[in-house]
Amino acid sequence: GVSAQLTSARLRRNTSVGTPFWMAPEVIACEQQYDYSYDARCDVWSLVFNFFSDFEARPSVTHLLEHPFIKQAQGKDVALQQQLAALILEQQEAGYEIICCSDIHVQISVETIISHLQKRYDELQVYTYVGDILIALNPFQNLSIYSPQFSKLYHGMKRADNPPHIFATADAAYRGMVTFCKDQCIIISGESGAGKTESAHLIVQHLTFLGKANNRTLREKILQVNPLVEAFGNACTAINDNSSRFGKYLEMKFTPTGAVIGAKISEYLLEKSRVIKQATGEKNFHIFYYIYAGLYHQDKLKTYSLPDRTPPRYIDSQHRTVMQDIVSSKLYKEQFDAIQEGFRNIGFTEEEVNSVYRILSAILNTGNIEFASITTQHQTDKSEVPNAEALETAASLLSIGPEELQEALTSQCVVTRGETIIRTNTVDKAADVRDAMSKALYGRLFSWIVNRINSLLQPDMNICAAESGMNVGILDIFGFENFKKNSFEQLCINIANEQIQFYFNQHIFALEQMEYQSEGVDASLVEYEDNRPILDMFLQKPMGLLSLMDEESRFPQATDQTLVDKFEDNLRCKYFWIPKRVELCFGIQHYAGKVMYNVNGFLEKNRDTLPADIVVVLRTSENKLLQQLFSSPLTKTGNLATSRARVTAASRSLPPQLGSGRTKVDTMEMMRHPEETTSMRRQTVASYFRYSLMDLLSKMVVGQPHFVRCIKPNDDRQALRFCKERVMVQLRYTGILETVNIRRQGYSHRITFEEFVNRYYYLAFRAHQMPETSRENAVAILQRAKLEGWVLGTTKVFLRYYHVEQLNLLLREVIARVVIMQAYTKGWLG
Ligand code: AD9
Ligand code: MG
Repeated sequence: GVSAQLTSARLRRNTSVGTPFWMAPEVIACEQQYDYSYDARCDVWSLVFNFFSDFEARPSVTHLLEHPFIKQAQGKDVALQQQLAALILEQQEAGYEIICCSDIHVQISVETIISHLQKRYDELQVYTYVGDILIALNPFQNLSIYSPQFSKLYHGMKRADNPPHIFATADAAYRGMVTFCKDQCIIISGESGAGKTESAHLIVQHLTFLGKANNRTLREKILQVNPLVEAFGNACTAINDNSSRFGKYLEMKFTPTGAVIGAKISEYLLEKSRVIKQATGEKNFHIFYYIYAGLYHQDKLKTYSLPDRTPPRYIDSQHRTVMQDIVSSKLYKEQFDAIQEGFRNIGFTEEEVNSVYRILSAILNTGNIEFASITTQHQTDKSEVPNAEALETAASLLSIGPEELQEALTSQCVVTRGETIIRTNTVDKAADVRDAMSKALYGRLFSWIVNRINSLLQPDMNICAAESGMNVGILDIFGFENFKKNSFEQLCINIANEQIQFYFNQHIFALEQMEYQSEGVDASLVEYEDNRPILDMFLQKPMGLLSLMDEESRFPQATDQTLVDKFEDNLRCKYFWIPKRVELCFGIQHYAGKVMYNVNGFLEKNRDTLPADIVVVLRTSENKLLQQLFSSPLTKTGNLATSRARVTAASRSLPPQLGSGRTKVDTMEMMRHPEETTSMRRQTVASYFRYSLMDLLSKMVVGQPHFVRCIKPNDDRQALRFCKERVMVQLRYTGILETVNIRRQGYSHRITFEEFVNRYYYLAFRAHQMPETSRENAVAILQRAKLEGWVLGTTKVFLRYYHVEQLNLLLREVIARVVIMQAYTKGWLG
């Protein structure tokens, strides 16, 4: 009967010691209490969760010794490791279930993390926790772990109950919101193509499942928001076929009881320049191709006057595509159908959708307008439109007069000293105006669609007053980019990523620091790669890179060369340099790597000027949507107007997790350069960019954050290919390793006096003594264990990882005796 009893005892392995050991249920009961749930923020229990499933067959001792977990164990003492391995086998044979508790992080090294990630990846286990952070490796293939069954599996479970999963993160956010009545935000980061957007979809999927919209249509609407917006804001790049070209913050709104009632998207920095030009091998926004395939199928290319002989210049500037390939693409057609369905479901009217298609077609036709120079007796820099077809079609689609359009493109009104004079445009200038118009049309159309979605998905006030609702925000921005040639767009994208990284650091490390401080313990030990200096270099006023660029943009005579000179003269920072033999370039050492930027066109892109003449003529349109797009001058999106108030409010109220009253890190610190919010004049892309970054952060800081770190296992988008070096680099720069190391270098364990005494009192007291859980008794235990170098905070003992290893070793010896005692008293051992 002995073994039967033992089997049912279901012993549990405790990894706290760095060596697994087993305890009888009685002890487990206490142990669970000490499973100091994620105080050990770096616990990586999941890595060893299925310890034995790491082996194909029943392992031998030699096998076990190869296991990274064992290799790290017992202070790397091989003899001890052999004993340990033998013990493990023995226990397993006895039928003990191997369950892992927290805290194994004390032995984690880069190699262990990488090799575990690799091993898991090979088995298609793409998710792993490192502390609170979810690491998501891009599988580059469809996995069958996202069905509603899986949503059910993860619903309301403790994190340790199931293998790591993106649903668990969504679930935790949802539970945090409902339990603590606090807004939550899930911050997804990672480089381009790492899987952020897919992750965001999956989170929305699980949240709609949890939010049990009793009204099915609302759920469907919410699920269609992302694909709809992404058709307009995503495009094929050299790195990712579905690359986000804008930042997106999707807030899902819930009632206090957790029923989903609506959603709201904020969009940031759409890469408008893509409308008029794409780098080699890249494409325009998806929607342009979708409408071709979809409308061709409905035989409506003519209805919308889409050029049907050759692909318009904007979607095929290098004449590499044939029309037939676009219109006959099955994928594009399916996507078009989905978009139409999405529009309809969410509640766009047919008229609105028609207007959207007309404007898209107008943009493509506009792109086909060409100019030729004409020379008259008086003027030489004059341009005309030799072939009126594209112009007329564009004008007709926009419901404006073709003459007026031509006027606005080829000339400009200038008011000097009260006198209005007409200046003619050169061919190049006219082409610039044309492209500026296309960009403005697309940018405003995009914002309009987003705002329209927001108004259609606004919570119904009858169900829930807006104030009492809560939300989970999901941030999915464009990832860090480093192409062969990088321009202004990459600069903006990468600065945004720097800012997100900064926010992450603040959370993970600054909070750590705060705990030290609040306990009165010297905090100098916490070290991490602080990207603040580089962020300052970009955002500082008046000498930061963006300010310098704005200043230069104001000089009409400025050139790309003068801009580089200005940077060179003013930027003194080791993260910035001008390479010797490369023209018009500068280099930046970003947190995620070195990027070389080519300033060609920087100033023009930054100015992003839209001549008043164009606005005037577009306002004459009879198309209602167009009138709307150009009615108010340059207010981007409705939500920006309110955000200044929000930023101020955010700075007043500390985010919940910082709000303990004794914190020193200011919210405003989290959002570098908050003064930006005061300049709402949208003069340049850079200043608008700065402004919207702050707007975004102001939204994020009020929520309890959850981090998802997407990792790209290889650059070839291949399933099951794990490139160690690439993963290593990403783990490094995202600070994942630091989050692990931070607790190893510093006082990795902070245990309240109470917990500490309860946990270790065996070491200094007799089992039946039940000592008072006081500071004095904690000290008594530490002294009895002959440890040195620990620190006492005001409420906690601060220990280094090896202290804990030592304590647990001692405890193991003591408990081994206790367990045997218990076994005897229970008669297990005869
Ligand atoms: V970018 O910064 O917007 O350029 P993302 O958003 O990080 O980038 P995305 O989510 O678009 O990357 O993922 C790129 C591709 O990886 C997807 O198109 C999928 O083909 C693939 N992917 C990513 N995650 C998953 C997944 N969980 N399951 C299957 C995935 N495929
Ligand atoms: Mg994306």
